[in-house]
Amino acid sequence: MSSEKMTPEGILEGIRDMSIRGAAEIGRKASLAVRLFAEKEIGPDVDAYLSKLQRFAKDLLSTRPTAVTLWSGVTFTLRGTEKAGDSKEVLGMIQKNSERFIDASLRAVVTIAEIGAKKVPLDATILTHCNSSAAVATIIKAHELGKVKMVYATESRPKLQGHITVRQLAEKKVPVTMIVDSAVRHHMSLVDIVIVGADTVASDGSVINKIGTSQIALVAHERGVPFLVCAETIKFSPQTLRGEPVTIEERDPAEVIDLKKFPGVKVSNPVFDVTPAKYIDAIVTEVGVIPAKAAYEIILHNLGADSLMTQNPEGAGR
Ligand code: RUB
Repeated sequence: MSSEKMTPEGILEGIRDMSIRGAAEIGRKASLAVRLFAEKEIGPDVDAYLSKLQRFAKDLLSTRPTAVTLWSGVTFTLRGTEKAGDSKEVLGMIQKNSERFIDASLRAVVTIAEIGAKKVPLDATILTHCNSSAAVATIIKAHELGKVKMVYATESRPKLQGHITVRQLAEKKVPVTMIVDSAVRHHMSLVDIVIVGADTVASDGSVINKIGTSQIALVAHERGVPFLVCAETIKFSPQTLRGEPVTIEERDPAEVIDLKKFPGVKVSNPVFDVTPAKYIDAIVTEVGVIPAKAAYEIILHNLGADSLMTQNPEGAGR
């Protein structure tokens, strides 16, 4: 990240304009942004300080609505601050929380890769979509174990995150072939396993990930190809347990076409979709491989009933 982005406002803008992207990275950087903001804005009046923090948290949460990691990062970082006696204590808590959150998130990806690689068969042809750090780490680990014959990576229109994936894999000498999104079904007969990431996992086990993921899952299902999701437990959404739907982010039409060149044309640009649990063979988390339907238990275990009731970062106030 460039140094001008290493300000709270720079990180916020980076998440909004997608120069910071991918659910895990969004969560980690949101946590860092809260910490940097807290360090910059500390003042003697603890109530005023907490109000400022809440406003910044709200602004951060408005940048990208789908990935629950954004909420997880912000909420975890502010956890407990409402009970602090003074501003210095608030700041100390935020610094400690942020360090713990970022460290746990990075360690989770390493563990997922170790576990996920075991699910990859020998001499495997893998298909992946978009750019997921957890999926890419798993594929690289499987490659290190000598298991990977070829990876098909989708281009991932309109933002072309597939370019990042193919570069990351090629750098590690993983054999990789880029395909356009619409070529997935054509290639599925060659594929042994699909490995993708997640932005959010709902309490019913459905997975919200880059637009097109659900089509890939359907095609994999049609061909009997296992469909594996790599997702840290911070991506499991407590809000869905309370019945709240996951907002699917709709982005600027200009990402798809130059509207000036297409007068009278409307563009729909949803950037995530929902893959139902029945099309998912397993979710690899840092606490193990689970059936998608076990999402409910993960959420309960992570949060406990009490935290479910106080999940709003605005609860950081007094
Ligand atoms: C990225 C995307 C990724 C998930 C998981 O979408 O859909 O598959 O975020 O990534 P965008 P990770 O580019 O719109 O953020 O495993 O790195 O958390």
